[in-house]
Formats: sequence, C-alpha cells, structure tokens
Amino acid sequence: IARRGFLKLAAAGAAAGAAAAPERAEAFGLAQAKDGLAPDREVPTYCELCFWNCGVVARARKNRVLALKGHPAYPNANGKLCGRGQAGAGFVVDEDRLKYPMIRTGSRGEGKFRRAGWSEAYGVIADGFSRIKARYGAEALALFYHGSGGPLLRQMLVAYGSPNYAGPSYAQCKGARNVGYKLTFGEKIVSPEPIDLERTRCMVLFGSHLGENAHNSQVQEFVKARARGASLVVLDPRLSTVASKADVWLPIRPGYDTAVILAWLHLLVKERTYDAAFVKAHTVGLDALAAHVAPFTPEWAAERAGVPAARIVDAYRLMVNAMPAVAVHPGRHTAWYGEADTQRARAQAILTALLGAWWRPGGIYRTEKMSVPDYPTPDFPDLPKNVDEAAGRFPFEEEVTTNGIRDATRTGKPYPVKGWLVHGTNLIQSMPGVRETVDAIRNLDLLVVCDVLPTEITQYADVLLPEDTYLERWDDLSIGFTKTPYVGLRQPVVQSPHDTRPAWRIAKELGARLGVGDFFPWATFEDYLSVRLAGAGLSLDQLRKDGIALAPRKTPLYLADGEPFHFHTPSGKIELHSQQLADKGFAPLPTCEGPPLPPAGRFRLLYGRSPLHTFGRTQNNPILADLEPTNALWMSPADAAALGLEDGTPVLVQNDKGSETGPLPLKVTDRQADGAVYMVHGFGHWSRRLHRARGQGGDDTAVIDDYAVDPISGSTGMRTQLVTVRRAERTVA
Ligand code: MGD
Ligand code: SF4
Repeated sequence: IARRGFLKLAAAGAAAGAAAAPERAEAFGLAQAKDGLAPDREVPTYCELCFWNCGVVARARKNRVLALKGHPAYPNANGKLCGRGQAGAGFVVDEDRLKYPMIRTGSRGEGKFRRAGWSEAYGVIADGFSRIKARYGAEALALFYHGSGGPLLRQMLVAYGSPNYAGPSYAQCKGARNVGYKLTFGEKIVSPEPIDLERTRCMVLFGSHLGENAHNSQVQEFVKARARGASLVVLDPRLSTVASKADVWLPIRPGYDTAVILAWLHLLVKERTYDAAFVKAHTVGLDALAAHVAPFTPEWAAERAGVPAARIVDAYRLMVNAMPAVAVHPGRHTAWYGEADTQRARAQAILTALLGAWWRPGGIYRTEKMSVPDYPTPDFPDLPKNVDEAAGRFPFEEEVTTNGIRDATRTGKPYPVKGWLVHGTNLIQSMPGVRETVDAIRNLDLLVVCDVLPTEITQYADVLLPEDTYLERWDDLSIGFTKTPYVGLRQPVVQSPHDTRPAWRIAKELGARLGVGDFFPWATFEDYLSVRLAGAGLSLDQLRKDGIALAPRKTPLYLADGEPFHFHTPSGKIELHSQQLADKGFAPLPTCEGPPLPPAGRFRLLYGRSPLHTFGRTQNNPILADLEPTNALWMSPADAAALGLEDGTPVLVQNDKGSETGPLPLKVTDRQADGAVYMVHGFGHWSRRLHRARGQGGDDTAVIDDYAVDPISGSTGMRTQLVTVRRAERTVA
C-alpha cells in the first residue's frame, strides 16, 4: 500500500516542480541548478506533523521531497521519525490543499469562495479589523492558533492591542495538568514531558497510551526502559497497547484514577514508605495530607474504581521498590472531567513528591532551555483584561481559554468579540460544543482562517489565507526542553508550487496594513533568524547546515540530596496542601469525584490517538489515508450482544441533543470495558473539499455537547458525554 502511495506522490511532486518559480528559490538560498533548485540535497528541518517537533533530514531532488529521515542529533528524534513524520511529504502534494487566497461568496459554512490576490485579501482583513477596533476596541479581536507559525501572528495581535489569543493545546489539552503541577511544584510541565525514562525503574501511566500516542523519543525510551527491566503500571479502562505490556494493568472505571492515587498516598503515609528526607526538606502540608488520606484504603478505592484492592497494592509495591526512580507520567491530553482534572493532576504531583521522584534520577528531571533572545521590538501596548479575567473566572488559568473567547463571542459578555483570526487549528473538531462554535461564528463581523487544507473551519471563513506547508517555509526557532538544551531550525526543503505564503510573512505584511509594521522591522526571515541566533552566539549559516545547535546545561539535571531549593510556590516548598486553592474556595487536597455510571444502553464516549494520525490534520494525507483511512468504534462483546451488533457492523453514534456522527465500523473487542465506547479522535471530516478524508469514520467532537468546564484551570472536560449507538443504514466505505 505504501509503495502505491509513494508512486502517486512522486508523480504529483514532479508536476509541482514544473510550476515552481525560480526567483523564489533564490530567496530561499537553494538556487544552484537551472530550475532554481539544487539537484540533490539533504536539508535539515523539523517536523510539524505533531508538536513533538522532531528533527528531520529531508532528501530532495529538484522540487520533490524524496524521503524524510530522523535527524541523528535531535534528542527528540535520535535519528528516527514516526510513521506520520515520514509521511510529511503527503502534505506538499495533496491536491486538495489551499492554493491561493479566497474570499467567501456563499453563506458561512457553505464553502463557496472566489479566488483573490494577497493584496485584496489583506485589504479586506485590515478594513474589517480596523472597523472592529474602532467600534469595540482592539480586545474584540481574537487569535486562535496552534503550531509553529502562531507566535508571530500573536505578536501582531498583541501589538494591535488585544490580549485574546488562545490555543486548544491549553483548554482542550494540557491546561488542567499544567495548573495542577504548577500549584504543587511552582512550575508547569513542559513538552516533551521531562520523565526520566532513561533511568527509571518504574513507569506509571494514567491513560497515557504510549505507542498509540506516538511521541517519538518517549516511545523509544519507553521501549528501552522496559527492555532494561523497568516495571510498568497502567491505569486505563481499555486494554491499550501499552496496558498490554504492563506488570499491573488496572482497568479502572473511567474517571476514577484519583481514587487509586489516594489509596497509594494512604499506603505511603500509613506504612511510612514515603521518602521522608525529601518530604521533610522540600514539602509543606504532610500532616494535612496524612489526615486527608487516612480513610482512603485500597478497599475503598477498589470499590469506586472497580479494580481489585490486591492489584492496587501490587502496583504500590512496584513503586516503593523503585523509589525514587519512579516516572509518574503527568499525562498530556488531560481535559477529561472538568474540576476533577486539576485535582487528579494535583494527586499525581503529590504522589511524585512522596516518592521523592521530583527532579531525581529516574523520576522527573529538571528542564532547561537554551537562552535565545527575542528579536527587539518596540514596547507593546498595555493590554486590557482578557475575556476570562474580565469575567472573573478561572483564577489559576495559565492562558486565555478558547472556550472563554467563544462564550464572549456568543454572548457579548464580559465584552463583545467580533473578529477571529484562526491559524492552524480546526475549531470545529478541536472544541467540544460544535453548535456553540457555529453560533459564535454567526456573531462575528469577520472570520479569517489561515490553513494548509480546506478543513471544516475554513468553510466558514470570510477570508481564507493559504499557508506554505512546513516543508516549504521558514518558521521560528524550535527551542527544546530536552535534557540537552537545543535550538532547531525550520527551513524550506522545496518551494510551494501554489500562491501560498508562510505565517511570518502574513504577520509582517498584515501587520504593516494594521499599522504595527514596526514590530516586524526585518526585511527577510533570514534577517530575523540571524539576529536572534547571533544573540545566542550562533550563526544561521551553520544552523542551515546542521539543523540544530546543542548547548551544555547550566543547571544540574537533578536536585542533589540535601540541596536546599526555593520552589516558585507561595511557601517556596512543594505544596502537598494547597493554600492557594483553599483561598479561592477549592479543595486544597485532592478528592475523587468520579462520574456516575451510565444507565443501560448508554455509553461513556472515550477517545484517543492513533500512531498514524495526529488529531484531525492527517486524515487527508495521501500516504496516511492509504494506511489508515478510517477509525472504528470499540465496544465490549457484552454491550455489542445487548444491542445485537456484530464486529464490523457500520454504526452511528448519537447524543441526547440529537448530534450524530458516523457511520464507522464497530470493533467488538474484550479490550474495551463494558459501559464505555472508544474511538480515535480526528476522523469524520465533512468538508467536501477534503476528498480523501470526507465521510471516513466518526468525529468524537461532533457528539460532545455535554462537556464540563474546570473552574480552576478553565479547561473543558470532554469525557462527560454519554452516547447511544445504533446500526447505520448505509454501509461504511
Ligand atoms: P489539528 O486537528 O491537528 O489540531 O486540535 P487542532 O488544533 O484543531 O488541526 C490543525 C489544523 O491546522 C487543521 O485544519 C490543519 O489542516 C491545519 N494545519 C496543519 N498544518 C498546518 C500548517 O502548517 N499551517 C497552518 N496554517 N495550518 C496547518 C488539536 C486539539 O484538539 C488538541 S491539541 C487536543 S489535545 C485536543 N484533542 C481532542 C480529542 O482528543 N478529542 C476531542 N473530542 N477534542 C479534542 N480537542 C483538542
Ligand atoms: Fe513528527 Fe512523529 Fe516526531 Fe510528531 S513524533 S514530530 S509526527 S516524527
């Protein structure tokens, strides 16, 4: 199959080469041959198929990407790429991609556009944004962004005077985790998560389905750790791939992880197995914690979580035997159940502290990033309160929430939001409550979308801006948080054959139209990068050849035994009991408020990742669509029998508000617990311009209307939705 895909790509790539403009090649510094491109070359860059941002070495001939390999010097790649990363060239040759700017001619959502030039498109946007600013203030403009091009667009928006910029990577992903860890340790968890798998002796995963969720170096390190004999504890209601490798798999009731953690804390305190020296030196609140967890026995947790108490104790023993080299994975997509998510993250963080595993070998290591100064800009204007601050909600939020901006757009409260710029995020699939998103869009004076593909959100745009794919453009530096600090370069491998532009250029050119051009004073992006790199003692020429510069660490990887340390919490210590939460009226010690069990015939909708797809961005990629064209709905044999459904039956998934998705094939498997169903997120596209992805599989977001907003972090828990499942009349393609 892959061979067939690559042959198609090769043909399409050759056609793309024929259309290339030689003068652009010179601008990229790649000009050597008659057609404007070096005949055979290897170009280092970094991947954008997910946000692990692995280093890539691209092999190209003329205007064709021949192969993408892992960059040997990148710590997050180690010379390897995952399946998606290797398929990146599929983006370049996707015949459905956006090819030129467009202006809407039909109604919003209808997907009818006419071709426009860049100048006309910029003119419409600048007029629209200026009118909105004049009437409602600059804060009535919002940016939704996700990906490498976003930060310079954010700079443009902030220079223009708005504080409302948000990514789904906070409120629909890592928000609760980051807030829970920050409340405890004084700092959030960064990406890649700093779990010390190279030295760990025990790994503990809460729904983190490593392998299915294919984060390159983390999976490589996991495999080595397991081969070295590190033990593995997995909590997951589904027998995920990684759960199938575990020493102890706890198939818990969805949403009851915290009950199990509380039982482990109970045992650590009761049996005095916690790291007493570490806890004494670095934490506050042990007495309060001890009193709090006294009733939470393994038997108590077993009853709630639906797993045997003996297995909870087995897992505890594995951790205690490995202390302090226990890597408790903080998780990544943790927007599950609302307030319970921040409390679960707190419980995980407290467990890490009691095991003495924070900044200790084999636990969590200290992160350090390379210091690369920003390009100097004029002073930014004082910003008004963002929508969440003005509404007085989410007191611990780290970033403005996408949902907060959407609410303000729908209701006009705390103030109106009238213009959206959406870059690199398909809000129709990334935010729960699609009706609310569409409702908000109705209230907009102007919706501008910048994407590479005609995904669902683009179909609502007033102005549509096509971006170069990541293999065709410069982007800002990737400044990594791995054990070794590094800076990586994104540079063009081939030229876009279409009338597309990179985000940096859009920010600069649109910024000039909006009167904030002095925030983008550089002539070319190479100038911008050269100045930033020079500030770190690096040269762009060298980085273009190497792709990456590594720097020696300035801080030790671990906290030394007995070393005093001031944590960035109010007490200067790790806060087992959180006075900050208490002061705002929240539980200062984690409790377990698990969701109720679904009534018969209804199922909790769970979702996750596939190693061959990232969210909703890869389903139209010709190579990946060939390899995995659809998702399936996992259901237990007992539940399937009760509904009279067999394996492979095409089914529809529906919620009680009448939202529906599918058809998608049913996968009847005893790897799935009763009472819940599971699908890989990102399928079920409906945009008629995505000819490969359209109508393939189901979209979990389409049926998540019942979501729970966490009043602490602002994130949206999405596993609160119950659904029904029925046989589809039409067959699955
Ligand atoms: P993607 O689905 O990857 O991520 O949600 P999104 O941010 O929407 O879509 C990204 C969009 O960017 C697509 O339209 C794609 O075509 C476009 N794109 C790809 N590359 C480029 C580029 O180089 N430039 C531009 N301009 N556009 C590009 C992810 C979000 O979704 C996250 S981070 C998580 S963790 C959540 N996951 C999740 C879930 O698992 N289930 C449900 N129901 N909702 C979820 N929402 C969240
Ligand atoms: Fe690309 Fe895979 Fe690395 Fe993600 S994990 S950046 S998709 S190679």
